[in-house]
Amino acid sequence: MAVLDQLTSQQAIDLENKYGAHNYHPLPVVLSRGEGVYVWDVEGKQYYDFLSAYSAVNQGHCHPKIVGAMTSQAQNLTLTSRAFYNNVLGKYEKFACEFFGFDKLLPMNTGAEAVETALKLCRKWAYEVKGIDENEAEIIVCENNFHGRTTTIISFSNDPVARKNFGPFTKGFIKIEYDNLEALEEALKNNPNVGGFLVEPIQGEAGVYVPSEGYLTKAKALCEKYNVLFIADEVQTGIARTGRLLAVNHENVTPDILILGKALSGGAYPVSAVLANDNIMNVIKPGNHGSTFGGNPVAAAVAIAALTVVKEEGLSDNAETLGQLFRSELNKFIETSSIAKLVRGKGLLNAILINDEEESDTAWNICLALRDNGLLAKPTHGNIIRFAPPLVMTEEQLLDCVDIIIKTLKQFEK
Ligand code: IF1
Repeated sequence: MAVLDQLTSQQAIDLENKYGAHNYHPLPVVLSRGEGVYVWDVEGKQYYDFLSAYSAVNQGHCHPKIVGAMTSQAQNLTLTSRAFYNNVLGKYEKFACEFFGFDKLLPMNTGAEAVETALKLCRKWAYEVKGIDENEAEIIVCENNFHGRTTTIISFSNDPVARKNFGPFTKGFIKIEYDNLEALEEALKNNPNVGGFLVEPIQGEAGVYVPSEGYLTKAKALCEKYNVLFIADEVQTGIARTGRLLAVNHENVTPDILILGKALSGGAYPVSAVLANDNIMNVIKPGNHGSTFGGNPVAAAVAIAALTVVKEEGLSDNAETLGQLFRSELNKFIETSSIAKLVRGKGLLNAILINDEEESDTAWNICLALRDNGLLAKPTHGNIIRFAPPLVMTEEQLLDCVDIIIKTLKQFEK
């Protein structure tokens, strides 16, 4: 078989099973093309994409403006490393700082790299500005968090599958219950060496847990009271996904450190970033941190285009409107359903709780049936299915998807 021969789905799956590490268990569908809200498998079957590559493809698959920016830049200059300047990075940094309202941006590539960067920035600020004794800084995180897969990040995860046999782990993290302000205040009061509080404004992988109204505002106020940095991981919830540019905008909270990734590039290229004001970001000096690809010209050009699309196409408002319609339609069904217990989320980041045990394979089987009915989604747990389509979806397409979802769920009514 020549490398570029057209494969059948089964051939593609067999190749991955034989030659690829088994670090994922994908839904058995082999995609070969994407455009807007649609993807096609190698046999030509069309699907609605209701995962959006975990909220990286908010602007829709292969958005012409983003792909155009990528191909145009790629024909001029792809990578210089930061040993030299390039003519795109500064424009992107200015554009993004003004877009999100911060003084400075540190460019990285993946979400986990940006989270690691934020942790290092917070620690350095804790020692050099707050005055905590070196190597004593603590960062508060939440139970059931998901911030990536590096050894330090899984050090503060409580997911046994993500942690087992990857120790020893990094010290300096205090875990508290999510959406619990008393727990946060206790941790802040009893630990003078806390430098930061790292939080997802909505816990995505945990099952799209939306915190109580006012949680983010009060958490930020507690951080200010104890001179601790509020670090928002908006890798999944950012870039218009929840019906605002950032999920923290639902409460008018400005984080001290903002972490972005995924849809910062519209899914076209790995682009992530950490934003902060000068009083924090200026602790970073030459040689403290970096990455070969961080801030490369293609990433910079792609991110400018991806953010421009968000604004020009009104994706936040569309996500807000269609999200309300999605939850309203599903709630009507849930009233009389024996298989769906609830729907929750903000904007177009939603999840349905299935009436079965977390360890069951019901959600998986429902996703297989959704696939057969032309819609792709994936469970976050045995009984929770996340629904996150591209934000460019129309009302007509959304209602078509609601019909598919309800028709499929009815197949599993008890
Ligand atoms: C996988 C889901 C998981 C993230 C938040 C940082 C990162 C992520 C809030 C790291 C990444 C991805 C990773 C991917 C599946 C997906 C995911 F929540 F989005 F569904 F795993 F929990 N902060 N989330 O959600 O960004 O390094 O991946 O660019 O690892 O299986 P990354």
